[in-house]
Amino acid sequence: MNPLSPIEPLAVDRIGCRHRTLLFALWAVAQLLLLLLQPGPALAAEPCPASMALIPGGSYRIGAAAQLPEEQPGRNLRISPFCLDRTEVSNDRFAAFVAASGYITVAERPLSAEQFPALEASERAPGSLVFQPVGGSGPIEELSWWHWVQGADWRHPEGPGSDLAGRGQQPVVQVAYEDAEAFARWAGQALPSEAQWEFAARGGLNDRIFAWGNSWNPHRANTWQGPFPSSNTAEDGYLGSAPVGSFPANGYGLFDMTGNVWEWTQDWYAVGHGPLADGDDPIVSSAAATGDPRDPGVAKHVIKGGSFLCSPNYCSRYRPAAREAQSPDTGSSHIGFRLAAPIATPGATPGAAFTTAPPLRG
Ligand SMILES: [Ca+2]
Repeated sequence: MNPLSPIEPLAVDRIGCRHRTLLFALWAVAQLLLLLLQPGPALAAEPCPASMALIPGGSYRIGAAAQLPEEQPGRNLRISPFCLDRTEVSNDRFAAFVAASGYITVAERPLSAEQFPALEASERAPGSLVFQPVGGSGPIEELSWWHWVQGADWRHPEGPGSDLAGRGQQPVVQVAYEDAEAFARWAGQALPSEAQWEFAARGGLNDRIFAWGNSWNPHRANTWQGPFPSSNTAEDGYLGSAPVGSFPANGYGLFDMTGNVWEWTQDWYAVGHGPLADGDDPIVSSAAATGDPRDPGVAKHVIKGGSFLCSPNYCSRYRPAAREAQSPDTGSSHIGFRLAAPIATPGATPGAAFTTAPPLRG
């Protein structure tokens, strides 16, 4: 063929066809890249609010075989993924709730004459339980360090002489169970179950004594150093509660799951974990057949995590498996809470899957 002659029509078609094939291939590659770069439906929304950590869920054994009787025996169960506050609810956060709702906590209300008919009106003035160290070298009566103090409430954690100045980031205390529940309803979230709480506290280390391993370390959490209840050396830097998040997070990015303040859970308290055995997201939601043998006839909720008052020589209940019982109507200077929420489905607002109730007034 003469190289100067016009290109044959057939050859033009072949070249055009090659161009079209090349363009189609480039278009297909571009589409594929766009598809790969698109987030999948499961990642379309953040699964948890920024203030919460995603707890991945899984199987684990709640409780402990070789610790305190109420933790035994361990039971296998399964937890679905959920969201949990990274920190305990702070005074500032609780103050925002009170300002928005006008809520009055249990400790700010007078005791009812029906419930306490033997008390004079003056003795039924609002108050709550406050820890006070016990000194001296003599024998110390059990629980003698707790005192009913009129005027103690969340704004005055140790009584009328105390306030929240400089304590906005410390965990709110002096909140009864119904106060924590009211806050949760206002926030459209919920208190965690005991099984959720313990799974989260373990931070992925399901067979360890502490949230970080098997060796006690007083610098990993706000607890009590020295012989409780008479001497606290505050080796960890804090005599009382610490601002939330002052100590290292656990494996799930949660702070203060060990020590600082105890935390309310939804479960009613019974010795052992029988009702939870082999369950999926189990919870003891009925007070029937529950109770605290040390205080017969009183249904109580489970609290978890221990507090700044827990010491190796006394309760050591700062382990994930440890638990305690608390009357729903009683706050104290070392009990607070944090909230849980379901993971968000695509398109939903993280942490807002519960129905928000109208603001409550105590
Ligand atoms: Ca401390």
